[in-house]
Amino acid sequence: MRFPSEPFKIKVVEPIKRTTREERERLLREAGYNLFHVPAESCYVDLLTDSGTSAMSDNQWAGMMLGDESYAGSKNYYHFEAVVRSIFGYRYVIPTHQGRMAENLLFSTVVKPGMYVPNNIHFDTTRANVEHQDAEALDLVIKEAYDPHCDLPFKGNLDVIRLEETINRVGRERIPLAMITITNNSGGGQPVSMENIRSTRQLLNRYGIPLFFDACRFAENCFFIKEREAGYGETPVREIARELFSLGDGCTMSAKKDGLVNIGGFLSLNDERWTQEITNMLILVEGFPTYGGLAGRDLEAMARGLEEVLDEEYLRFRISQVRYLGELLDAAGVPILKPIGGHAVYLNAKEFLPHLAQEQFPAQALAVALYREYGIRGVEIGTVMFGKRDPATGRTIHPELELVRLAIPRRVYTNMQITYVAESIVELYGRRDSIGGLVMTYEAPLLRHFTARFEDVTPVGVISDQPGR
Ligand code: P71
Repeated sequence: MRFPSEPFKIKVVEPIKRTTREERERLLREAGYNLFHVPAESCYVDLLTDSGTSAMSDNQWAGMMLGDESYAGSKNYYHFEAVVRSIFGYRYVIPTHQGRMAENLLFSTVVKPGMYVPNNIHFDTTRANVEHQDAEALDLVIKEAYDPHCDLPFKGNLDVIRLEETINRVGRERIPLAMITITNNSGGGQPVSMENIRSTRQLLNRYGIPLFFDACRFAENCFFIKEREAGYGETPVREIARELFSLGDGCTMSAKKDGLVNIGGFLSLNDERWTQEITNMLILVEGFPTYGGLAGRDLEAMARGLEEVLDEEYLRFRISQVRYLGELLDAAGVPILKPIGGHAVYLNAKEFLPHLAQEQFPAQALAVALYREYGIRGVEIGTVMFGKRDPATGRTIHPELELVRLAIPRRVYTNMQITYVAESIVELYGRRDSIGGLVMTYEAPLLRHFTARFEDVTPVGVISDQPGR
């Protein structure tokens, strides 16, 4: 079957409040047209992020009741440690409350001022944690990753030639480690091939540079390898994961994605000296090494989630559900980023709203319209998030792409709700001319997307008669 139906049934339900267009209009005004300030309970389908928004299984909830809340040596830690070792294969397992703390602990230990960390594309928190050490975060993804129309099976691949040039340019001693983000979130949730990881490893071996993975969406990446890479069609995803991680020296992980939990993360690695230093810092800022800022029950849920995420029936459904949304949109001519990623579909706002200039925040305007008309919340990835001020002129330097990311939480929405999202967007596309731009009225000096405020200049009279309002 091209689009498999849900491999689970629903045991607990959370009612969704319906809002009217008038209510949403008011909420938007109060939120300054910033969707981060719209209450979640006023969203019909919330696609802001796939992070920490998964539905846990009955097995995970049962594990929560078996939480051993001892300060030291909780049995849930030993279970968690055994599961992480069996999947990732690294010697030391350090729990953290979420991904960015794993990044912070790693980089604050091994990255020194003036150093460089290459990656395919750093996620925002990863980049921020590298820069916090007065080091430089280098994005070395293949150039095709920046072309929204280029349909490649492994568009998250690292450009190995540029990596070698970089090593030769800055010097091996200024690169404490290289990273690869699987899947490449900031490049559209695109996978990285085993072959690319192997070539990267071989290159790094010649210079003695360790390789770490940002493993947030590792199971989705491994499923793509099974689907797309020659020689892996019959290999269990779990074995693909073992092979992939064996090519690295460690990983950081936000278990809020492929750990199928609402909170949790970890750092896992082989180096004993780094582990010692990291553990000392962990105790200072996060907690004792057998709980790392989490409760025993959280560790149990994470251990079970990491096993469940490798269930191939689950993964087939997961990847297909995202693809289902993308293909419905694509078939109706809605401009989306290609190919469809593992955790999200990205609307190409420049092409959706060609009548708006980048100064009018087309991606933000599209995200706002989607919420106003249908109660669907996505997130802007464009000028609001990545636009920079030229320090000399004060003028905005716009990013290349204006996207609205529709991230699909794991096991949360049914295919009928996904159909609703697709039909709504197709309808909105049919009357895209009626969507006007926005004017920014407040911006913070850093990470402005979280707190920016706007005024709307959309003409009135764009009325929806869709269900689910
Ligand atoms: C996403 C997030 C969550 C997020 C974080 C910050 C601002 C907005 C949304 C988090 C990631 C990620 C990758 C590849 C590390 C983290 C941090 N993604 N690496 O996509 O995607 O993990 O949130 O657990 O600290 O919405 P953390």
